[in-house]
Amino acid sequence: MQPSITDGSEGLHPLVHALADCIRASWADLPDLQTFAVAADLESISGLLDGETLFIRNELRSCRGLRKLHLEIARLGMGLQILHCVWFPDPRFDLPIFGADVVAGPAGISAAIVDLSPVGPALPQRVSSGLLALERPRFRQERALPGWGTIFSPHVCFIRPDGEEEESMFLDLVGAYLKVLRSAVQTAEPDPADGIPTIARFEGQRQYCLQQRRNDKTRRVLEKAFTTTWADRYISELLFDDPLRPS
Ligand code: BLA
Repeated sequence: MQPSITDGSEGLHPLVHALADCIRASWADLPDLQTFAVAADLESISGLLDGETLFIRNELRSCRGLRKLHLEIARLGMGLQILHCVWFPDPRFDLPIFGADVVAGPAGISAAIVDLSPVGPALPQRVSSGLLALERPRFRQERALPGWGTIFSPHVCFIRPDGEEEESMFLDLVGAYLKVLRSAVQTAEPDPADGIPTIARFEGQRQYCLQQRRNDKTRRVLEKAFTTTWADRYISELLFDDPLRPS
């Protein structure tokens, strides 16, 4: 099957579509925004899962303060749709990791998660006060974090949205988290590459990636559609690659 020649947004779940737009608008005015080169064979991918084609589309950027901004939309036939987004900081900057994942099936969204996750014992002060100032909506179906989810902050929101109103509340929450992060990025100044805070944040980011690579649910989808070797490479080189040691 040939990949679609359109922009690929037809038939996307409205929340997936709206979140992708919100994320792209959020990175648009970041300082020194650049396109991040990705191996051509990892940018647009298709595989077969249970007889249906799995399409993956990746968009990558970098900017001053963030080493990699990654938005991925994966679609399996008319069934499963996944929006995956992580903004990884440059360890020289005192910034958290932004992460969001939304999994939509034929019966609706089963998982929606967003967080600004610390790369040390706690979030930077201005980030946690920005998050505390938000009015956090009450969702009817909160989900329990898996065992590897110790990397998330106390502000993590992991839910199964109940209806369109909650989907729209989740979208607004993601927008608000990104606004808190963007204002931190805009004012952050780098520490020396060999400084203790930089090294500690580098180790913290490695720990985050290590834990995320333990998510069997992501791995299973990729292994079934491709191969174990390919899934390993995709997870460790594109989804959750370790940061380069600052120099
Ligand atoms: C869960 N992730 C899932 C699920 C699937 C995927 C199928 C199960 C849905 C459910 O429990 O309702 C699949 N996610 C993918 C795939 C990709 C992906 C294939 O991103 C990429 C190609 N996951 C992340 C990030 C976070 C995250 C950045 O990639 C959080 C910031 C979280 N996904 C996350 C969590 C679960 C999940 C916490 C639930 C895991 C569990 O309950 O065991």
